[in-house]
Amino acid sequence: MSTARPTALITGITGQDGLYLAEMLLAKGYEVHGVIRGQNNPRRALVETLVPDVRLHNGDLTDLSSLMRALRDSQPDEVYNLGAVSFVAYSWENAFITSDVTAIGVLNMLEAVRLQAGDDPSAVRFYQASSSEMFGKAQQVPQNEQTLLWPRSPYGVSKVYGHHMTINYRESYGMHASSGILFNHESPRRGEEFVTRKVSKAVAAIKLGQQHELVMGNLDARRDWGFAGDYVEAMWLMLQQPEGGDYVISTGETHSIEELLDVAFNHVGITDWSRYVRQDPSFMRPAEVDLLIGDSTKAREVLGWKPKITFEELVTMMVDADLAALKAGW
Ligand code: NDP
Ligand code: GDR
Repeated sequence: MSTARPTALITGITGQDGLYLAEMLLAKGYEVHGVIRGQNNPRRALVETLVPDVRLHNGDLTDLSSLMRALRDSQPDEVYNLGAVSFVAYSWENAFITSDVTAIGVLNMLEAVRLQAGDDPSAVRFYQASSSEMFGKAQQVPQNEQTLLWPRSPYGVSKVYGHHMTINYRESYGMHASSGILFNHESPRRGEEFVTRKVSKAVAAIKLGQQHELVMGNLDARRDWGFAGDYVEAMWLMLQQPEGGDYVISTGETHSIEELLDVAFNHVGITDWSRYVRQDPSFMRPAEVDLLIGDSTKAREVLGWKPKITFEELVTMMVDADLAALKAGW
């Protein structure tokens, strides 16, 4: 039996999930490589600080040859394709770029992995970061692996393409390719454009007297929110199975944006948040995803996975992290 360390290559290494996944894989003894784009990526320093043992390769999901070089130079056993234009609201304004990166980028990765794997198509295991946004105008409650996909944004449509292409490469070439249909997952590392972090940061700033108003979009939408640190474990578990597959990863609880505001403001002792929050049409989306709630029975039974952090723990963790950061002047 080989005693070599397992090796993983991650696209989207500078993102929320890329950082948690890299930390987890390093702790498991992996050699970890990451693809980073741009000639002077502003998030490179963050990666080098948080996960200094990760080896970085220049590459872009829209540039097939750069991905092939990253695979050749890293020789991975496992590839996690987390890179994407991931902000749903932005995807209407930049539908072409979103499609190029979030849809065709998956095809580029699959093709690069297939070529790298050579005669044994399952030699390099592949994870695709699919999304509950694929359910969009949800046709079933809760949503599982069999639920009809009805995406509501250019982002959602792109993720559906990546999901089906992953299945197609598994079925056509016998690749060990898995699609993780992950519901919203958050953390103190979440980008500030997403609603949980926007709220946690604003609530912390309001508490400290540094901000006086929070301008929001649709407060009625409901999401199934989990903790990113729990969700990267599910990604890894998928690639440890004998065969690739599709798995919904979710908590099975849904909460509205109003409930998010309740928990966050309550945590800092503000019970009536209505005097701080204003709605503005500019934050409304051309088509909304009203209700997401996942049924992750398959992941719980096959992978033995379940989330550890509750919604309340997640929101208070994020508010506390933002309070600490603002107090420290970050
Ligand atoms: P982030 O937005 O935090 O990270 C996105 C990553 O993609 C960044 O590292 C970014 O790099 C990279 N990227 C963007 N464009 C390109 C490109 N052209 N080539 C290579 N890399 C690129 O997302 P998350 O970490 O939250 O999510 C990870 C993945 O999981 C994404 O695919 C997302 O769509 C998907 N997903 C996320 C969920 C969530 O709730 N977080 C739920 C379901 C799916 P750069 O620094 O260069 O911009
Ligand atoms: P989402 O996350 O679109 O679900 O995609 P986001 O946090 O952006 O929005 C969640 C819900 O909150 C409503 N909302 C607002 N959203 C933002 N960003 N800003 C606001 O001011 C605001 N007010 C209300 C939105 O309308 C929406 O209903 C995330 C991303 O990480 C995707 O990449 C991922 O695939 C999915 O989660 C699962």
